[in-house]
Amino acid sequence: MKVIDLRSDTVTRPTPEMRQAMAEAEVGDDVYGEDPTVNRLEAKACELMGKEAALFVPSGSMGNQIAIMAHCARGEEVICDSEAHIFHYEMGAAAVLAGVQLHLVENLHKDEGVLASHFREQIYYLPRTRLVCLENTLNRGGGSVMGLAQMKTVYSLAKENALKVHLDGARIFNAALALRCEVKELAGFADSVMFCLSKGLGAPVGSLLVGNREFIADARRWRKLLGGGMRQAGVLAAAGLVALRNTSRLEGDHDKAKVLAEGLSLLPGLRVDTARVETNMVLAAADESILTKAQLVKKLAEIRVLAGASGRSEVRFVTHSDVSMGDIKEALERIKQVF
Ligand code: TLP
Repeated sequence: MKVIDLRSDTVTRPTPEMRQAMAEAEVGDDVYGEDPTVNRLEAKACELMGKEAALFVPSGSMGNQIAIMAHCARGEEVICDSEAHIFHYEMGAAAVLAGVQLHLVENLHKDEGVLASHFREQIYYLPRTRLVCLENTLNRGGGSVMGLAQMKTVYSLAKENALKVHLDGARIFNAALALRCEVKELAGFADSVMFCLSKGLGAPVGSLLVGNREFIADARRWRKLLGGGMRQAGVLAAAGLVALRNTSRLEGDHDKAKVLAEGLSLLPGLRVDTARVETNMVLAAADESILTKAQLVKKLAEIRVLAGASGRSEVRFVTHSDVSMGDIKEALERIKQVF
């Protein structure tokens, strides 16, 4: 029985076109700034995001951490959503590496007024807040989208309070498709943006950090400090350039997620809120007294449908280009046998 892997869109393998571009990539030493393919990828990132400068980094986590290090000094504070990736899945790196404190705000992504109540008075013995970190789409929100109006509100409030804004845009192309806008419009409400090539876009490795020239010059130093200075990285950047050629095909992943969510919602014993499916993720939960999350993941693995324990009470399914609509229907058929 074929494995249908819905644990994450990170499992996507490079396409034949990417492999060819990788084999043929023109390369140089990127620590000297001499890799022409990396330079082309960074220029493309600037153009797409409407920013002055860009930096190719090995992973999304490193991109986020470099942004925090470049924006903040030790002991400063970063406001983020209580469901943020930087809080849940980056192993405390903001504290370990940047030496900052995360200040969690519930529903930062949806509640217009909530940010204002978290600003601190400027008294010397209080932590100094420096940065607001947004995430669009919000991973633990089940790939939920933060609207342009809400991004604008947060950005304006941050600016009124002299704060910087960083956007964890690991899946910014999914967000822009769902909002029917350009990624540039979303990036316009942030001083820096990290986005990933290695998720739904299908490249094997790599993320980009964009911002103004001064910020990226600083970020380049932090990347080297973290051991993220890569040499002939053009072989990776080449795949990234192919990935960025056609980002609108992510729409197909959103369609697959909708079909999966609707199918799952019809099964007795599974709870799925189909209205919450905005991009390529579906969260589903069984009645915990009958089947725990871990048991559900195990049961699915037995029928060779791989899902992930999302870190919340639900199981997470992520659609991507390596599963077809046919695979989704097949997965639903198999799951039906179990429920
Ligand atoms: N997310 C992974 C896991 O870490 C949960 C996944 O499978 O979804 N920001 C966001 C919003 C992310 O979802 C991820 C990866 C990252 C940053 C980190 O990217 P990488 O894995 O390249 O360090």
